[in-house]
Amino acid sequence: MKLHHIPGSRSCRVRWLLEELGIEYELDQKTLGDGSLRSEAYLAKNPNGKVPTLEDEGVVFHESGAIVQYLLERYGEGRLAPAVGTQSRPIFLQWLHWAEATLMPPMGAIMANRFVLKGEDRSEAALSVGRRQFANALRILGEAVDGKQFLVDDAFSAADIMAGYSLSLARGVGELPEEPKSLATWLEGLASRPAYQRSFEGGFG
Ligand SMILES: N[C@@H](CCC(=O)N[C@@H](CS)C(=O)NCC(=O)O)C(=O)O
Repeated sequence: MKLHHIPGSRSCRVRWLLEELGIEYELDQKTLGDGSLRSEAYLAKNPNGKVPTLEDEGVVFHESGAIVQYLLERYGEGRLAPAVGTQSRPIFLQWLHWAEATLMPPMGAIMANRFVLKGEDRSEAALSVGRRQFANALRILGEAVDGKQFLVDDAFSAADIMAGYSLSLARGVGELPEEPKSLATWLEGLASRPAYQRSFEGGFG
């Protein structure tokens, strides 16, 4: 199995899960901005020119949430997700996908307008809208983990990995507000896991 990876990027979610599940993998580590994501060979694997991309058993595919769901189905053996058919399953899927579909877009706007876009294309207005929307998502997440160690059933799951990555990124670039405090407590618990630490080797960038 091969994971195409950039330190600090969304591919950390996949690496974190692989480490938690004890799956052996090869890492194809890339560097942001060096052109490797735009090579013809890489675009044939992922036409978006982004990471993560996973290669396993002859299949090549992308999207961190889809890769996480696949790894659980193929290798999870019931670990890190409530079973299909239980009441917790839809709640688990909700947070798993919320992390990329709702929490990340405002974070993406913040990153774009602070780092990614060229100076003249950056917008203070877009940055402040992104921060406002991100704060609203953080309020929702903060309520969900208030007084709890984990998002679903108070058991560590891949939903914590998906959303925990986004918060680590926010903290890494100084965008994690002090309130709600429940988020810092939750993130601290996640960051103490050895698999988390291995997956974030190399920091952000
Ligand atoms: N929705 C995709 C987003 C992937 C994505 O945006 N990856 C970023 C890193 S976090 C990337 O590869 N950016 C490089 C670029 O746009 O050049 C996923 O969750 O896998």
